[in-house]
Amino acid sequence: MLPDLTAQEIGDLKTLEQFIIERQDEHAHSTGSFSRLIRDLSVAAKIVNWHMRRAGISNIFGATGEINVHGEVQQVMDLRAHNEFVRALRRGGECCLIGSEEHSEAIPINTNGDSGGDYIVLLDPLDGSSNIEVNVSVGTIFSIYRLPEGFGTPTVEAALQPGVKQVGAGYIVYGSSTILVYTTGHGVNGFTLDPAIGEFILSHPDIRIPRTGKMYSINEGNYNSFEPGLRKYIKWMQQVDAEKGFPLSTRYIGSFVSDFHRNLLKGGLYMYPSTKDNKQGKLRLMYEANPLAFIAEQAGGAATDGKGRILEIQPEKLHQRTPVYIGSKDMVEKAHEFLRGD
Ligand code: P6P
Repeated sequence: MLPDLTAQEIGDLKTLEQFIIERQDEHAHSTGSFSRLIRDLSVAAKIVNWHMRRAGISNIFGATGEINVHGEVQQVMDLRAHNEFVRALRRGGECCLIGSEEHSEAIPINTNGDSGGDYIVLLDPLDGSSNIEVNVSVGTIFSIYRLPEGFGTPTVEAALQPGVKQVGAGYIVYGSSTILVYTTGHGVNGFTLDPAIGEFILSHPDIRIPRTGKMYSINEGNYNSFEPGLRKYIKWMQQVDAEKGFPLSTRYIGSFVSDFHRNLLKGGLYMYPSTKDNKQGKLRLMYEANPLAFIAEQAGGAATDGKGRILEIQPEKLHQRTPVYIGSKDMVEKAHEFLRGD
């Protein structure tokens, strides 16, 4: 049994709020509004976590019977998570526009003529939600932009900025513990929710992703529809050569956030490539690929669409998709070699 923390050690713990205030000075002209936005997101995360931990009891498993904008079955928890984040952002007053996987159109906030907040938030409220009823980890992903100067009443066009313009990005993994990881462009830090005190506690300071790893994540069921270079890369990772550390291991959870989080900490590569049915892959640029690409690059990793940086893609639609190769830099670069046919 590990000894519990002493009162002194508990007293030395740093909460997310303390961390945010300490780091506020990293942003020129910081007024505190961005800090309050991160706090608002963390409040919603705590509430969604509460729902998640009792999903089986409060009968919120399963589908709503609706189909979302992507033609996918919407889970009860998808909608509940969406509503909690919209409620927290609306109440917080720092956000002027929300784009969500669960809503076909962008959602203006403070529509009563107020100037509204300065920030745009793009959300995947609950990624991998079909895993919920089998008790496999899922997550929330968020991306933050500033409303462009002089834009006027926020519309979806204000959100269609390339990933390099993000001022913040993060995710919450509802797993064996609930962890919030985010970046504002000054490194990546992770916070574990302590349910006893209801606070996110700094548990993973200054996360750096290993240059390479022993694991790769891809749905190999689609193997026959992958392009030839990718099929060769997968066979290369499966070669038997113990001295060189092969074969690598496949880990595919069915929840992008969870696979990404493991690869971020241990090293590894997640791929959702184009396939015969989905030429642009399955993952959405604005609220899945871009935020995790920002985090990957801030942690020393890489994120591409198989050719160029995800963060440099100029978006055209709120829900557009992109192929994704994300994780340890050397593994992304090796994938590119095979895709180019080097
Ligand atoms: P497939 C969940 O629906 C998701 O968007 C990612 O979280 C996950 O990695 C992927 O799709 C799973 O998709 O086609 O392999 O079942």
